[in-house]
Amino acid sequence: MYAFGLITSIKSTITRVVDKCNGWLQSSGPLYYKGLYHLFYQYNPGSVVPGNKTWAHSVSADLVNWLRLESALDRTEPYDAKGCWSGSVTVLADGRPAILYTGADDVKNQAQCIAFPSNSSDPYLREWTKPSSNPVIRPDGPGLTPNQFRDPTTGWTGPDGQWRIAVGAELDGYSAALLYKSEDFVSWSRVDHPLYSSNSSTMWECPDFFAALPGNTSGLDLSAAIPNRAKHVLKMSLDSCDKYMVGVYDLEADKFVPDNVVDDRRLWLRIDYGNYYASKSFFDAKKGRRIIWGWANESDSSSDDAAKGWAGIQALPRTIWLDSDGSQLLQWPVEEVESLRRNETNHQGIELKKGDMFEIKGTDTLQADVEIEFEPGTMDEADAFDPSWLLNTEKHCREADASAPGGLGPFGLVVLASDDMEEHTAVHFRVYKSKHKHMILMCSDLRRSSLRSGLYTPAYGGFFEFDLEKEKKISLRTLIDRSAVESFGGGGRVCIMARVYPVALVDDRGAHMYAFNNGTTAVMVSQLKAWSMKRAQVNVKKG
Ligand code: DQQ
Repeated sequence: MYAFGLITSIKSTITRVVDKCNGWLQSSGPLYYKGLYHLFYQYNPGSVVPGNKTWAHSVSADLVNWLRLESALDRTEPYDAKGCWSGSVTVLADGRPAILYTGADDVKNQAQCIAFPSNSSDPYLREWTKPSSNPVIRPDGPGLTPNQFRDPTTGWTGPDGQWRIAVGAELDGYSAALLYKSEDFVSWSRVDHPLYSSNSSTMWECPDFFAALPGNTSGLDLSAAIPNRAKHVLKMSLDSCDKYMVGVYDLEADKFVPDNVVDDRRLWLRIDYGNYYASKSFFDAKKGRRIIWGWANESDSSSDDAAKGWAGIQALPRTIWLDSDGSQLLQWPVEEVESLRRNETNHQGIELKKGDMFEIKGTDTLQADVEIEFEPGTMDEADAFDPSWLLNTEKHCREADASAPGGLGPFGLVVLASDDMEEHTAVHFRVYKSKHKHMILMCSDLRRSSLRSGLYTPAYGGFFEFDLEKEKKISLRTLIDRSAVESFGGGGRVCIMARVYPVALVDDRGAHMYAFNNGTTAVMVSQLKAWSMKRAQVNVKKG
């Protein structure tokens, strides 16, 4: 029964950092340094469940193949006795990287701590030293709660040349990204106002703050000169998901000002609508892009995790940028992932009438990359959009099921399907007419993903606004990596990471994959490409 976990750990993965023996792979400090990508991540060496966290460390030259190094930070001091929690890495003006992380003491009170590489000319950054000045920021000052004060962002410099960071916190009972300033990155003082705060929740974890130019896929380094047209993005982790706001950074007031203040946090924009949390982004100086990395936990039981001996994976690293009107982020798997593609299958002009299923053959269905474009014949039959659905998209995906015909949709992909369809995961769209454009619902429905019991199998969903009259086509890219099904809809407007455990993974017998339409209106698959994906080298240990 548990064999699939072991198989997953041995045979997965496209390009994920997983560890066969332990768990909890929340990304902490991603970084590009001296020709190598570094991923530091929350890691419990003794158990598959969250516990005594350390900073594990893997490096890669290409974001695909990974070498595991010795841990970067262990629990060695009273201030991190209960764990070296999340944080980030900043490259200082002299070129030296510095880690800022949250130390949790024996009663889990939190403080921000610093570490430097023992030898910063080593591109592997193998050894880190914690100076005696630690902790460098304590939860002092009005309004703070000592056990709700964590996850410092990457630093940036302001017009006065001083360093700034934001720290996730509860401030006077509400959530905040606190702002701290420093001349030297070691002595910090709290600015008398937060970078941003909101009374619609009580605590933000893992804040992330960056600049982006609308419509430009290149990334920006927050410490460099930021062009006038740039917008800023504040991401925060709460309610088991990663949400964000787009706005401007008012340099004079030293504050983030969102373009729209939305009181109801159910309506905040989301990085991903599935199993994706505590993401961190970084500026990749090698390719001039911004990359975001999130953590996908298991959705089987903790006893399953104990039996398989590991838990938690990284989602694929994604390039992230702002759409041209600056209203939302777009994401796409980093181009390096495509180096694993082989055996391309290519189809054009497949008409899918109501009830049609087109089987995609010739691809390793357990480890695949599929890109597909759907072109509706007409948009006349699209049903009307009801804005109240935005409050609970999972509920709407349960009701607007893949088997429930609508005017335009559901159409999409069925993956990891057994011969008799008793097990399958459906990733699909439904098109609604709204006031100006169309509202597109994308669902990743796990409810029939496995015959096993005890799994968390929701129907994830998110909406995006789309000018279908102009664009004509809706695209879907889904990467299947055994227990991971990661989907990008509308060119990366809605992303859904999902974890599934079909029985097919246990005996490795393969599964079926189909394009389908179950809506009244016929849709044309104008383009369908599928590839089997090679295994990347992961967790190779460097001696
Ligand atoms: N988990 C970390 C914290 C972070 C939370 C500890 C997010 O630093 O706030 O591993 O999952």
